[in-house]
Amino acid sequence: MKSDSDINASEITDKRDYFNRRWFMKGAILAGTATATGLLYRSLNAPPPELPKGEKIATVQSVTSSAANSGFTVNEKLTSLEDITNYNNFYEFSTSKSSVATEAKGFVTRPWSVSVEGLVNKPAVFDLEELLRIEQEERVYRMRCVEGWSMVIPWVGFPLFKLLQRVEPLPAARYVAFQSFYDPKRMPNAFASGLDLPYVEGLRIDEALHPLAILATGLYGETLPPQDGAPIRLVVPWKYGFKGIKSIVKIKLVAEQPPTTWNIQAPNEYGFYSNVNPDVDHPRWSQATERRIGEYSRRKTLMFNGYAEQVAHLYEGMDLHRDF
Ligand SMILES: Nc1nc2c(c(=O)[nH]1)N[C@H]1C(S)=C(S)[C@@H](COP(=O)(O)O)O[C@H]1N2
Ligand SMILES: [Mo]
Repeated sequence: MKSDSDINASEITDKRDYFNRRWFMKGAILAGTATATGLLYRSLNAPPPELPKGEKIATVQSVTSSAANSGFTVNEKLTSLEDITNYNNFYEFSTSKSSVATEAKGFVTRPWSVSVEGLVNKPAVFDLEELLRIEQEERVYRMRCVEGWSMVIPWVGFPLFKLLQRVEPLPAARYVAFQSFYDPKRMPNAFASGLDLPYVEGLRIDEALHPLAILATGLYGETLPPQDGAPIRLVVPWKYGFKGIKSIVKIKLVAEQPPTTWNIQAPNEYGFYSNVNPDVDHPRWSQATERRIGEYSRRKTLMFNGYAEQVAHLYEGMDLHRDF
């Protein structure tokens, strides 16, 4: 594990600089791009309109091309909605990927709120309506899961930093800890999950501020289905799937590296960073190739899931075999 004293000075010297200039500017430019497409359809109370059948891909690709210059989107064939919503990991509901959809079907996600707290000037509880109001962007990201498969998912969401900005993190905040909703009465597999629940995850502050990291509230232009983490979940496109904590209720800015569920579960198999890295094998399998859901032959796995240009600088000077 990387100790605090190992953190590169440039990563921590002036947190306000990150917030006020670099990341926010970049985010603002991206926000402008997405807004210009005129595809902002989410209004406060209404669910997003049903897209005409057969036009979904085109709509998503117009988002892709409009933001093409940003390099933050992928122009690859999308995984089908059917696969995205029927091949899931959400242990609170089921440990069988094909059963999560059925088990999570009646999961009620309104009312809902997310508390953003810890080392911040302005802790706040955001209700779902307010979070949807903050959601100003739509983007295509792909996500890869550690078990050796990947999907290209047209997420709808907003950059995490836009939420963090509102609570004004203090310079002492160096990590962000996330916690999922947990209620055994409403989650049928809670006691049989084999996990120490509630599910928790974490990011280093500079990772959390990267505009690629989003809070997703929908996919394929539709409200997020329960099995995919309704009503709001994390998507970190350059990391393995398990980083994408679902049904978030708490986000806490902290000074020390927070615990993460899969690292607690199997520390030799799952590290804190969980970056997609074809050069570092999982102890029980190679991570050099992956199966893209819907394809027959395996593909070569790309470093940082193909986002090396955008995120490699975050890990400069780190030994990614040690900090896996
Ligand atoms: N709360 C919660 N979040 C979770 C999980 C979980 O079991 N519980 N599983 C993780 C794992 S292991 C993966 S691979 C992804 C799967 O996301 P998907 O079903 O949307 O593809 O969710 C992650 N988020
Ligand atoms: Mo996973």
